[in-house]
This record gives sequence, structure tokens and C-alpha cells, in this order.
Amino acid sequence: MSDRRAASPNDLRAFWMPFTANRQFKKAPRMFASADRMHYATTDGRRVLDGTAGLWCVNAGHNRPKIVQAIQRQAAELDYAPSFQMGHPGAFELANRLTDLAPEGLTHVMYANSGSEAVETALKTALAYHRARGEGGRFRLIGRERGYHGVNFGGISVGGIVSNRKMFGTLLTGVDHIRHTHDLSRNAFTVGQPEHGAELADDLERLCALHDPATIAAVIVEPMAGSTGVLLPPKGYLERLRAICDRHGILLIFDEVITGFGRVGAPFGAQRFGVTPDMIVCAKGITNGVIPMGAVLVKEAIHDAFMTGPEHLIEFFHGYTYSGNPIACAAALGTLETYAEDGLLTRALELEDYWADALHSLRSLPHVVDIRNLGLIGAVELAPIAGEPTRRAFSAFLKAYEKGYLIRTTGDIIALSPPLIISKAEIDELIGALGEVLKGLD
Ligand code: PXG
Repeated sequence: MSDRRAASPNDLRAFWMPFTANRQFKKAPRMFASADRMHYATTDGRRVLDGTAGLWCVNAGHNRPKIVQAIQRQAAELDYAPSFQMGHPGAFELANRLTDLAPEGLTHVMYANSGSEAVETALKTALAYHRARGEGGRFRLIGRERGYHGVNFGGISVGGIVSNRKMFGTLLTGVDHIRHTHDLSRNAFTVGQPEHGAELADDLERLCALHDPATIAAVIVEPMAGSTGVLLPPKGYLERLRAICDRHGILLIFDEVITGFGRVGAPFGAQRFGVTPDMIVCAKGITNGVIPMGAVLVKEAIHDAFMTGPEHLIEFFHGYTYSGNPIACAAALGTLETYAEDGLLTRALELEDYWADALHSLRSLPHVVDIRNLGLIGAVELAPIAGEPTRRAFSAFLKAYEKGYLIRTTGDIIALSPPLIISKAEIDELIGALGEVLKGLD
């Protein structure tokens, strides 16, 4: 080990950590020093099983040679190339590979550097698409309660997580939200997609009636809401949303930052759920989390609507310094190769029943009010401690970490999303440990 890795940092003040209880963390830091396959190693020399694929992104597990080598090679060969008015082969190659994986009809790719940026890209594309077609009166964007679409202004405006919105003023205008689909009274402890709630899609008709559907540009939803605590689409719900969008000429955007790249047992949630949106937003698993990257996949007609006017003119005034960054593209190509070689884009489906059985075995443990699963995603919802929301789940997170397991919590919901290379024995181990943690909670 190098000194830098072995030494424990002696001053933690300067780094203001994101989405973190900073004061709590800095009193008792949790530091990772290295990672391989299913495990992290901490700076104090312990092994931690990664029950969350980092932050839902390390789908192929850590330290995968194809990805590491692709990055090393690319850095030495072409470290950076401008993406405005210039190109490099990797960006085109990756776009082709992504459209090969995507549902039919999604034929073009724009790059960003995170899920949040990809969301902004999709929302702006929707507005500009309608305007390019002479329907500039479609200016409204519709999201969903409890939706998470990153942390930039467009994303938090269409997003529906109160704590991510309330500090930030007026947000975007012309935004409204349909209801979320979480309904414990009818769907608690369902294995897989819930039976009840397809009719909640009709809430979009309510907003159409309220605003005039001809003013709505796009609806954005996560096909399965991840960050808010794993809310699955009721059977028939996404189909119904698609039909309403079609009826009114509204674009449907799936935010697949979490559901993309094998997490739900298919390359994209769109394929798992059998519903094709007009745009797919993705990030995270696109590079196995190793290098920041996001992307938006769009339908042919959306792209084509911009390809008018004199050919020397820029068609869409949008993009980032790092759009299609060569090292990110190389990482993504190495990632897609790894997924293909290991069959990871469908492995979650193969493991789904085993995973569900293990997870649902926790049903009768203290404080558990619901268990949800799909692909290699799981959630255990706990009853909150009266007057102290989030404390119970956070204490489960800390206890699990002490035992050598990384889990995630949001509110009083524990979310699991292990790398797709997890073995059955490791599933047993992870769920067994979580069971022990739950038994010990106040
Ligand atoms: N859309 C969705 C659906 C997401 O889940 C983003 C957009 C934003 O991506 P970036 O790359 O800008 O963070 C996300 C991110 C968690 C967790 O534990 C989830 C996310 C990020 C961090 C933690 O639920 N989702």
C-alpha cells in the first residue's frame, strides 16, 4: 500500500460531502481504500460486501480488467478531444453500441457527464423538438411525485422529492406532477410488480384536462423509482401512461439512470416492462460507474426534426465540454464488453426468483412494513421511530457497515442493488446479515 492509502486523513474539514450527514461522518469516518469484484476494503483494513453497487452503478463489480485497460490505453492514446465541431472514433462507436442495445426506434445518442446532466439534456430536447416542429406552445413538463431526476434545476423541478426541492425557490415554471404509485394498503409484500394501481396513470389525463394537453411537451418518469425507495410500476401502469401520451402528442421520457444496463434483467427497463419511450436517460452503469458519463437515447423522429435548415448551421445549441469524452467512451465500451462477456444484462432476471425468496424471508422481522423486489433490486421498508423519521434505517446502515456490508437507506427504506455478478452464496450472506441487523434495531 502507498502511504496515501495507508495514512488516515488528518483533516476532514475542507470537503463538504454531498448528500451526507457531514458532522456525523467526520466524527466517525467510513473510508474505502480499494475495491475488487464484490468487495470494498476500508482504510482500517476491513472487507465490506457491496450490497449497492456503489451508488447503483458498479453493475459489473469492481476492478474489471477490460474497463481498467480501456481507460489506461485511451488516456495514453487520445486523452481529450473537443466534442464541438470535432469528433473521435470512440464516441461514434459507443453511440452505435448503445443504439444496438436500446429498444427499436431509439436511434440517436447525445452524451452528458452524469444522470443530472442527461436529464437536463432530455428536457431541453423535448422543448426544442416541439418548437422545431412549430408546436412551441408545448412548454409544460410533467414529472411525478417522489420522482428523482438528479439535482439540477430542471431535474428538481420535475422531480418530486420534497427535501431536494424546498430550499431552492421557484424552480422551473410550467411544471406539474402526477401522483406516485406507492400504495402499501393494497400492495404490501408483493413479489415483483404490484397488481394494483394501473389507474394511477390516468392522473395524467387529469393534468391534461387542467392545462390543455396541447401545452404539454413531455412526461418524465423513472420506470421504477429508485432513489425514493424502490417504487415499482403497477402492472399495466406504464402501458397506460404510454397510451395517454400517444393520445395527446406528448413525449414520454424514461429516466433509466438506475434501471438501465441490466439492473432489472434487460438492457433497459423499457424492454423489461415492454413499453418504449421516446427518450431514455441513462448514466451510472453506462461506464460501470468508473468514469462519469450520462447519455440520452432518442427516437429517430426527434433527431430528424432538428436536421433542417442550411447544413453549415448548428442544429441544437446544447452540449458540454466533456460530451463524449474519449476516456469516458473507452470506459463505456470496456463496460459493455464486460457486460456481454459475463451475460450481465440478463443475469438479474436469472437470479430474480432466488433474490426475491431471500429478501422476502425478512418479512416477519421487527419494524418491517413492506418488502419489494425486481431484477436485482430490493427494498425493505421499516416503520419509522415515532417523531424521528429516517433514524431507524440510518442506524441499520451504520450497523450493517460495522458488520461488513454496504447498504443504502432513503427515509426509512433500505435499498439493495448489488453488482450483477453477485453469487447465490453472497445473496444468502448479504440478506442473512441484514436480517441480523434488523433483529438488533430499536
Ligand atoms: N435520475 C435518476 C433516476 C437517478 O437515480 C439521477 C437521475 C442523477 O444522476 P447523477 O449522476 O447526476 O447523480 C439519478 C441518481 C440512491 C442514489 O442511493 C441515487 C442516485 C444518486 C445517488 C444515490 O438512491 N441517483
